Amino acid sequence: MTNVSKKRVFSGVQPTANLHLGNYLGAIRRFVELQNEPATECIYCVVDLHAITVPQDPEKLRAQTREVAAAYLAAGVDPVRSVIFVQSNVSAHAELAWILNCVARMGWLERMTQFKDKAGKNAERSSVGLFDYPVLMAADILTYKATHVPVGDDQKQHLELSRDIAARFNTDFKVDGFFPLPEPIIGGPAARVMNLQDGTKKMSKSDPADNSRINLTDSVDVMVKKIKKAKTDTLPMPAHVDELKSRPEVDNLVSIYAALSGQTKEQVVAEFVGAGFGVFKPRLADLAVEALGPTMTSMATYLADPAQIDAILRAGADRANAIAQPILKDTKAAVGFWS
Ligand code: AQP
Repeated sequence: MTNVSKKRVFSGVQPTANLHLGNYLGAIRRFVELQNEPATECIYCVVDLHAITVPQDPEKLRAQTREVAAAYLAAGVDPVRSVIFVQSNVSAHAELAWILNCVARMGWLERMTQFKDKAGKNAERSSVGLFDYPVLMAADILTYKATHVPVGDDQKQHLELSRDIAARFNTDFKVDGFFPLPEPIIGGPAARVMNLQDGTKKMSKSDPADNSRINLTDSVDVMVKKIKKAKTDTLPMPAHVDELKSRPEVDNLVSIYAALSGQTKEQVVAEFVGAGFGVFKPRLADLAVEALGPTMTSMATYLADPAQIDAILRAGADRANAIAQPILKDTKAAVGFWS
């Protein structure tokens, strides 16, 4: 049986359009921090199988796949120390997802709030894949027996489901400890970056309003303009973080400032107490340029050389397959498949 002795991290980002600051702060930046921890093996995927749970234009999907890979590389994910690859290049994800579909229960999936949010009133017209998305996510993680999963706060419920599926598999097939129960890595001031125009909604790729988010492909000038146009109110910055609870847009900007400067929200509030947004927003814009500018520039450089990205993704798929295949083989043996 295959064993994982050290910390093994797995995560992914969908190659859907408009990769944004939330994806960066909630996930991608974490990927780099974890890669730099000792005794930690990191596997980062561009999850294109997830992307097709809603309709995609094939040419755009291909381009966006490279865009996510470029974001990983530009943010500092090292393709030698970490494995970077595309999900559909490793068939074990889809194979394990089928097995886990037969372990997961309908009732578990029916409780998933993301499906309800994404399907809205059109659940009957949604793809079966959209409903089944969390099982594929469990398969992504368990294909590598990953022990830790860095994600934004919106994925917390899916991670809990992955743990339930892993535990149920271990029990049903009497293979105690076969799949580790993956630990979520969620937290910090930017676990849920909110929409710049409506602080009650999360920053999202699919929001039709471009000024609701900072895209990683925005120019520095556009980013600065979006920060300056971000919705706020007429009050000055508060004296205490508790006062941010009733001011979601301000809370969001303070959270972004905290995440980009490596401070707590309390420290940011203390620094700006009583200041107006005419003071705070330019400081936030300067900080964003300093913290994100190099990544945005580097992303554009990677995107100008698609052959280099493709070579990295191909090599990554070989490495991912080498880890996944023995685990899939053991899984099939536990299920009782003939070989
Ligand atoms: N607003 C956010 N704040 C913090 N983290 C976020 N993530 C997404 N939005 C935020 C995290 O980014 C990672 C990749 O997300 P994804 O591409 O797999 O899917 P998503 O969560 O569906 O992304 P979006 O932007 O919200 O897209 P749509 O509009 O399609 O719903 C994940 O770790 C996620 O938690």
